[in-house]
Amino acid sequence: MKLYEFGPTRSIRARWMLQELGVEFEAVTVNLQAREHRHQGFLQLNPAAKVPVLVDGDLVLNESVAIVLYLAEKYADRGLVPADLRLRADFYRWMLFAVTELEQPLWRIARHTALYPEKDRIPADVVLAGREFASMAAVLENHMKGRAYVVGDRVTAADFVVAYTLDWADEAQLLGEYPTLRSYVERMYARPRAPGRIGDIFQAIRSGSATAAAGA
Ligand SMILES: N[C@@H](CCC(=O)N[C@@H](CS)C(=O)NCC(=O)O)C(=O)O
Repeated sequence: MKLYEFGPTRSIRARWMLQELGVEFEAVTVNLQAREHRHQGFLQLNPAAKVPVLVDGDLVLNESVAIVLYLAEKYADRGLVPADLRLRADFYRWMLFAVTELEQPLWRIARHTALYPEKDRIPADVVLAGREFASMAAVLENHMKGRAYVVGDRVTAADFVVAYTLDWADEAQLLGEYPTLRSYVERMYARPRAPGRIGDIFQAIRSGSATAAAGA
């Protein structure tokens, strides 16, 4: 299997899943800063020009959560996708909550503070997105009180998606009011096979450490 990735990005979700499964994979760095995602070879894998992409035999799959779900089901015997239908419903619910309710405002904030050219940034949307994130984070904070994991009483792939998304929020300094979520993120990233945290990977890129920059 090959994972096309770039350290401090949603690639972390796919890498986290592969590492927890203990599956051998070849990591291929697509340096977004060097615009390698716009190279013809990569566009053939993902015309959307985005990482991550997983190649497994003749399967070429993009979308970080689709990759996580594919791997969870391919290695269902490892128990990272709940076998029980009701727990699995909850598993899908929180994965989708992470990408639609938490990530979506974080993405808007990233675009309007750093990614769009300055002339296109809308500061008012940063304020709105911050508010929307806060109300959804409060829902998850309540859900996580007294729980170790997002679904049921054991770790699932949903935890990797949620914890990565909350680490992104932490980078954006939006987790201050959510002590339960902060300690959950700490616990998840303390797992022996967890990837690096976004802040550490950015730091490694700045200091030129290739392994850490890949999130390994
Ligand atoms: N929904 C996609 C989003 C992928 C995505 O936006 N990846 C970013 C890095 S986090 C990227 O490759 N951006 C390059 C670009 O948009 O030019 C997923 O979850 O995989």
